[in-house]
Amino acid sequence: MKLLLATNNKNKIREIVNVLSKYSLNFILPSEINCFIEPEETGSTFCENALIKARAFYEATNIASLADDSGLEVDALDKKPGVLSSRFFGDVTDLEKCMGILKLLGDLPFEKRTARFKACFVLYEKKVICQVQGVCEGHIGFEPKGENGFGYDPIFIPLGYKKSMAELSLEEKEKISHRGNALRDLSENLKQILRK
Ligand code: ITT
Repeated sequence: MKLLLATNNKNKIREIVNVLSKYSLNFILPSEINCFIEPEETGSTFCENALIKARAFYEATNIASLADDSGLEVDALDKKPGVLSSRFFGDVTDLEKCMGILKLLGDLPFEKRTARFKACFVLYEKKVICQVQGVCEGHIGFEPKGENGFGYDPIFIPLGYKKSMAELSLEEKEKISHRGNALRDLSENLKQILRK
């Protein structure tokens, strides 16, 4: 089955392919077929935005498209940046995004720095084929740590861990992350879809 990874984020692609490579899927990246669309994410939930992206890539290419919309919810910031995670601080580096969150939280004590990553995947071909979600609970640390991962990983400490998400390997992150959890559900759906 041909599957277009409907994202312009290379880090998401690496994490998605790492989990789904065991299935007989022919992954296609938008850049490989000169598809350079950037659908406007006007939804108010991760799933609404994932649907907007999956449908837009499908309509532009006629290839079954898998989109991921994800982000960080910080309780002390009224669940922001949420669906605005990639653009909340404007066009800045990942480190600047992390520093932005740390500044907003100031010296708030650790137990009040609760946060979670969420991800929603939509697989679309003429209609929604499946939609899955994943969550990873944790806290925001006091400084960025680690070189792995991307986005807010250096300041996110998963529940039960002393390390930041960016200090975990790709495989360790996949076992506990919002994306890993959603992709495991997606895999179950894919087994059925590929059997048909
Ligand atoms: P596409 O829309 O092209 O897929 P994007 O990066 O703009 O790429 P989103 O709109 O879903 O994707 O924004 C997700 C942002 O949330 C992402 O840019 C990171 O800042 C953050 N994020 C999502 N998953 C993350 C993860 O696993 N680790 C760290 N930060 C993450």
